[in-house]
Amino acid sequence: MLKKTLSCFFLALLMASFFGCQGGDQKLDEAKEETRMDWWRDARFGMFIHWGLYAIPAGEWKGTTNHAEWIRTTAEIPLEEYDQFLDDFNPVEFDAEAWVKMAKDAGMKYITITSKHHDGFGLYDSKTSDFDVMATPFKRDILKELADACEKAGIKLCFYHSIMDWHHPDYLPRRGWEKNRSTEGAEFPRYVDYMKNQLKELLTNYGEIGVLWFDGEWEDTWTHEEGVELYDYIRSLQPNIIINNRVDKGRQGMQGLTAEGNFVGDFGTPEQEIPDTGLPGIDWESCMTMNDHWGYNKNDNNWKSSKELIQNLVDIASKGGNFLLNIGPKADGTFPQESIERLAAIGDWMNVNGASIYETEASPFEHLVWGRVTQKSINGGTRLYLHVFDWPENGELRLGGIRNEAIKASLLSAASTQLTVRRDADALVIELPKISPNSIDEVISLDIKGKPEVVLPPEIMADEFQFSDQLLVKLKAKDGFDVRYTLDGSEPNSSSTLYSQEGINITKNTVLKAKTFEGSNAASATSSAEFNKVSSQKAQAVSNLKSGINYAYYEGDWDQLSNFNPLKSTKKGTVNTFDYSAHSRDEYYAFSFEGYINVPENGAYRFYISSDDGSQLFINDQLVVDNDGLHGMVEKSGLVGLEKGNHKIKVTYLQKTGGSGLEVSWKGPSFIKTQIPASVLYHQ
Ligand code: FHN
Repeated sequence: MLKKTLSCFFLALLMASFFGCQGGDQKLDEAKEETRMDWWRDARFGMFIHWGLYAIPAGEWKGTTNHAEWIRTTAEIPLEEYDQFLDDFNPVEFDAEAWVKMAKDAGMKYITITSKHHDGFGLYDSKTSDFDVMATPFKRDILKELADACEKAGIKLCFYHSIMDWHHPDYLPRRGWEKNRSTEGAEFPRYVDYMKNQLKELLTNYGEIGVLWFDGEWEDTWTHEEGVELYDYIRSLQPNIIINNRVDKGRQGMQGLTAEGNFVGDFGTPEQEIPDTGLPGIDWESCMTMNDHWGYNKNDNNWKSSKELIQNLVDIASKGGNFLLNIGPKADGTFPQESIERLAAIGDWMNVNGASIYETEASPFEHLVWGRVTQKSINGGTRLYLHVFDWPENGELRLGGIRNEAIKASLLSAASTQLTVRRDADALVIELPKISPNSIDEVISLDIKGKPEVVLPPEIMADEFQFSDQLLVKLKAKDGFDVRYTLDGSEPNSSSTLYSQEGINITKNTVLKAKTFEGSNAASATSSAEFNKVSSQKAQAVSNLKSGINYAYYEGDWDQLSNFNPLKSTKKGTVNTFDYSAHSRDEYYAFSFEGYINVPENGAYRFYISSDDGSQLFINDQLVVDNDGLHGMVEKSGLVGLEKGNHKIKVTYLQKTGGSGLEVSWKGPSFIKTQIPASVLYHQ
């Protein structure tokens, strides 16, 4: 990768001198862009570290235990009380070289640590703030020690820096519950200058920084214009630095990719999730916790297994992304033992299989039932790394839809163990040992001639995979190829039904399998989908219905919806649709909407709720959509079969702190997804 890029770079330089600066600059920038991102794309795997004063309470506050790095806000700790943690921050066990060694031994190529999280506390010696590590008994520049250790170990150091700052007097807005913390004299532009001065310290005094990982960009005081200006400012300090998309306003919620438009940021930032498919031409990095918290929470024992973490790494690499795996160190400066054990297990796997992750590119295949694929160009051909999660019982690994000739295959863990590869119709079939040497992921190295030539299996297109009466399914194949299919779950062959463009009408539970053919020869792997018929719930026998739905409004502090139902409502009324504007305050409230919805025809209906914070939707007292909990605007949906007529509908909604929002939509047999209109909502 690097060789290719450097030749582009010199070509661009030549062009720049020939065409003059405008075209040349543009070309030069593109070449620079390739070179700048190369190390990061090749690295694939990094360590995230969330560490600060919040490690001291370790998630616990006055009897509640579900806090972490947000504790100042989620536990509503007044500033003066939170600042007292300064006196207790003394991580005497902190050993930068030990941290870096654990990251390196785990196969991580970079470390991204919180220089400042939302609480405003700096983990370094800042000359522009007295709310930093030098104001604690520890009085050591943690980031400087980490920078030296990273430099020594050849690990890239990166900084996470929060735009949102709950400590600085000029940052706005204040937290909703901070009623007594005046905003008088606060000037947000002065806060931006302060933040830029801190960033200048971080990008001047700690050597070459690999990535600036911004966060906390979502509040209205931070604008796109400021994001663009900050991006340019950071690049002016370190031209080769990489900056994530949360510097600007284009990041789309937790799925983290950048919206269409002129937003800046070098890579997308999915959080606690992995995109469903690869994203050609898009750089992205999924960040995830090992348990359920970023900052240390001593009561959180919901640790992901090493198997899940390794398979997440492989899944992400197979889609062309990077994996940023989080550690929340304890107040004494050590990693939790559970984190140490998982890092070691990942390192054991990476020691053997790292070549199948580093410098690889996304899989040329779509969904594989047995695992994932990554790939790397080798002299004159391609090395495919077949990551086998589920070892085939018959000892044959089938790689369907590939037209290339195989050169050789072996276990990556035992390169001398040549494996037999044969052609079987559209597939290359590799003979495997009876037992997998590694039940988490055993990697097969398969060399093929040339670049991969893959015929993808037919796409199965259906509006839903559940229906109440009938369903039209369409199939789509690579141009010029036939598609043959079966409806009984058997493998399609050259005599199976030829697909025609009218589609396939499904009227009962069905397992559909489809394959692409070139004449009588199978050309692709098989795609498969299951369709289930759902019974339709009977309409309610109700009369004297009036337009609108009833609502009940509650005030209180809940983390989940189930806690407020038995309470006495603060007020009640009737609204036309799921309108929560009757709330008397911006935070700490909930609603319950109840009434009837008129369903126009028999069929399967999908209901959607998008909400910040939690929400649930019930039809005829049955939970259809569960979107509960504390979160940003997240959409969930559920499907139910309904007969024509009136059905009970209930929506509950919870707003704790920060942003709020509630949108309730539906989709039916004869209409596309749309917000539920007032015209179909009634109450008795
Ligand atoms: O609010 C932060 C949170 O504390 C954590 O830092 C994550 C990690 O990316 N980012 C924000 C939540 O989206």
